[in-house]
Amino acid sequence: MRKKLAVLTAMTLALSMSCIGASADEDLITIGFAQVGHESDWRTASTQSCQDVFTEENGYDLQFVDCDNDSATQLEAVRNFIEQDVDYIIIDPIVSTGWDEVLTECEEAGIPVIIIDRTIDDSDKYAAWVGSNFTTEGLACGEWLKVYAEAKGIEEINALVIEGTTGSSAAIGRTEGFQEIADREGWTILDSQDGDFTQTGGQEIMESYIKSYEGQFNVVICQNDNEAFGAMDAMTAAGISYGVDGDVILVSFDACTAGLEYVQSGDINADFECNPLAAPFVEEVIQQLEAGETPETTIYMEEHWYVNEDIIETITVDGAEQSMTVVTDEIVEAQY
Ligand code: GZL
Repeated sequence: MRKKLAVLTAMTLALSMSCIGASADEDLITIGFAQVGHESDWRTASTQSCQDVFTEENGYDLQFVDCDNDSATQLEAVRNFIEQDVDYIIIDPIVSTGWDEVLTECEEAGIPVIIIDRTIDDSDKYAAWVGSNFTTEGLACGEWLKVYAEAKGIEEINALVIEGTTGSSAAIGRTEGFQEIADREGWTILDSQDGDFTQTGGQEIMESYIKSYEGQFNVVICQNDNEAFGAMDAMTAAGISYGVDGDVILVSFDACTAGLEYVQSGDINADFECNPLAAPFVEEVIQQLEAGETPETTIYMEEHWYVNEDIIETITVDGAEQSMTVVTDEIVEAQY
């Protein structure tokens, strides 16, 4: 091949190179990835995980679309992937409904779909789902708070919840899990509103809560770290203390690096991890499909429950004993 190229004219060489390029491209597995958006540190890590794994060097051509938290944009992105006749489609569904029609179109086009992170409730037309159990995360939060309040001699829980994006399975699961424990323990949830998983959303909701409930609440549950950062700003501005040495217990989800730094400093009492690094598990599914094998349809990722103080070593969630992990420098260093 190299000898043949030496005698070609520049134009023919250019044409040949483009053909070689095309044939090399044809060897790549093309993947269309319709990502929720760019709303949080967690989302950034999730996107990076896919971009790190599905590289040309690894044999992939990743077509990435940031759907900016807009469901219509996400459905359009998936339909465009069908038009492009990609080999696989990865979707992190912004909301859990409205999917069966487009997933039927993917099935009819013979394009396997892999769902990551959030779940889809109205269709099972996909090869596999890789993610977390959000209800378990909410239950763990409630079970930890029960034991923590007892250890601190706190008899009454009056909580405010800053939820994630309405309709997302992450918000639905975390809300349901925590609510189950709150109902069992007779806690009061003063309010529960959508902060859209953003720092701005967390701050705005917390500012509104302070106007309505100042002096009435002793727990704030934020359904992701970026909301917690916003809530911290709002409480600090209002002179409300929070965290291990504060008047308000502050709890978060995701456990991104910045979230764990605030746990380590005592600003956040506990942070319930949601693992964003799904891409290696997705690649395994794709390789199995390439080999004609049938992958597991449900793949849960490992997660940890992080705290500042070592007063509670384990909690029982759904009958299973689970460890609480005190945040150390090494843990922060290694986090996503
Ligand atoms: C949860 C994920 C959520 C994170 C947020 O798996 O979908 O969306 O908790 C992110 O940080 O915005």
